[in-house]
Amino acid sequence: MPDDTGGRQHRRFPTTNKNQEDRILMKKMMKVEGMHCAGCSGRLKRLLEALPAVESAAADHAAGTAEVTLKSDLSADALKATVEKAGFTLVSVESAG
Ligand SMILES: [Cu+2]
Repeated sequence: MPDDTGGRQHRRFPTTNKNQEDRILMKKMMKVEGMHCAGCSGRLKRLLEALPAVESAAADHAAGTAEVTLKSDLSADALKATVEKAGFTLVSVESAG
């Protein structure tokens, strides 16, 4: 099984001592198969937000997408495992700003 679903470009912005309070946030967009209702997307959102690296998460069952904002790095494998734990299939992950 390939361990890279394509979301590996990590952007690191330079930090300065003055701006240590500025957190580096990264967004990742996922395509997710298997969500059918708001209960599904809500379950995925909760599981994603339970990950320590995740600042916030959103899931849209109608569009079949989910998005996470990260406060620290998170691998595509960890996202995949979380989506599967929620009962869905992770189709793709890409960095989104
Ligand atoms: Cu559902």
